[in-house]
Amino acid sequence: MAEIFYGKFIIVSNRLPFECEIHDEDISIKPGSGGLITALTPILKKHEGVWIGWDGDLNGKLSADILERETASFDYTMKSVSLTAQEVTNYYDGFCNGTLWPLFHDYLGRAQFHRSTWRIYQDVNLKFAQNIIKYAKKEDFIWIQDYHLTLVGKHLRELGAGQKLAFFLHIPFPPWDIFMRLPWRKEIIEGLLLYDSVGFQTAKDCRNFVQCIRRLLPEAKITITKKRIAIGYSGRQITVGAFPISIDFEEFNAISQTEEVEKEAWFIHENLPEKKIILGVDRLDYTKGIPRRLRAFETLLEKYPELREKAPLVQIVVPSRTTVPEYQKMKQNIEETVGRINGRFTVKGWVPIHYIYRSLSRMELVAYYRTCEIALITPLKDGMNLVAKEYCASCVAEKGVLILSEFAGAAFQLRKGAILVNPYNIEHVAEELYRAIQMPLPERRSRMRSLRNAVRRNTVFEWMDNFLQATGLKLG
Ligand code: GDG
Repeated sequence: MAEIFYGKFIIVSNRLPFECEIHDEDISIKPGSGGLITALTPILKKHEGVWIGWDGDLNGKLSADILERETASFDYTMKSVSLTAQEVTNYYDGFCNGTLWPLFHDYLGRAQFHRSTWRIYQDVNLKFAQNIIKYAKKEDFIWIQDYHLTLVGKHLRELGAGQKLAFFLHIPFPPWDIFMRLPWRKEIIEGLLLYDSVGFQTAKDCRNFVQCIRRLLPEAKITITKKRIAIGYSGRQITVGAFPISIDFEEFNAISQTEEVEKEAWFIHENLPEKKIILGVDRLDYTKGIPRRLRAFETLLEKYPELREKAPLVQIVVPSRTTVPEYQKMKQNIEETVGRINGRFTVKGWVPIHYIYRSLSRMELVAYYRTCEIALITPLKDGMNLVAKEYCASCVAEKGVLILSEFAGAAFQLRKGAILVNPYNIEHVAEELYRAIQMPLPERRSRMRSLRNAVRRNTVFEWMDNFLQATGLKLG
């Protein structure tokens, strides 16, 4: 029986959803980008919740008063957790992005295991818990987000929190034989079992998690039903389930039909007339498969010379983890590849790859979604991939074709209308691109209709309701 809940929605994530620039006395705050922000913002706006996270300020200039003033227009409350430079280096750059991120995306070779970063990861998780306890009342629902904060629930319990605690993992949960390499595997799994509910993006992630429990905690009692998994461990009951995250379909659908977007979309196509535009949009990350995608596009132009001057690729790369040397190298590698391909195929009046390295406004982004004939989304592994869903929601003319990696969580829900590809098979991606370019309008329409229906039926609000229900809660 679900308990009706009248308290506040408290969402906790590593970062607050904004970018903050501080120059002397000038502080400017603008909305941040990234999948977690896109998904959670509409929920907090609708329920006037509280978002707790690191503010990104290492100079101690962003006081609580300034934060309140600068974020007054956000429609929900923000509370910041301050981190020191040393904590950011060890917890965020070190354990989160140097250990858990690669390991959970199956990049075993990139994962580093250092006791020092693990120790600070635990300390920072405790710091988050101490901050949450200050704001949370007993009737509130505390929802912890993502791999940065797996142990916050454990610390909250130790600090006496009696509220319902839930955790959602935005990235994949790896197969047990990868996860088991983590020296602190048992601590993470036991930490997760201190929440009331633990959510994953796909059924496959759930299965991986359950296999790890079986191997590490044989005494745990696991009951699997069609929809949910119940785990009895250490005198507690935990619900585990797959909750594929989504977007606010109506928001993208509506923005896409505004005059502003229509004009911008026309302008994009006006600049590239009578072409079939292929679109790639990604945060800069090695999991997103950008270099291989560029090579697939190059193969397409090599194999089908008649497409030269006809099918440009617009690749938008959003800066991410810009201070990490590895990411700087990745950016350089992508730019060299773009330069090489453009050098090879550019002719007077035609450049094959339009490369954009910055964060666009929501309106500009939706204009690209609306007008580009093909979305080429080929991550090597991705928890969900919201860009794929946003493209469908914005494709109001129902003419676009979605080419999607089999290894994106979104492939499980969008397999019916999308062309699924193995991003490692460059020749095959090039062939499927060719097929998409040639695809007759009726087939494009019927595929896009089915995709739009799939996204419309499963929005981020359904995601939230389902998750709450699994936690035994219902909105009052
Ligand atoms: C993580 C998981 C999971 C992109 N370019 C611009 C821009 N974006 C926004 C998109 C989209 C978001 O960034 C990217 O979301 P993804 O889901 O594709 O990927 P991650 O950031 O890696 O997110 C992922 C997600 O969490 C949610 O659970 O799906 O698997 O890795 O919303 O719109 N936004 C703006 N300008 C841009 O240029 N404003």
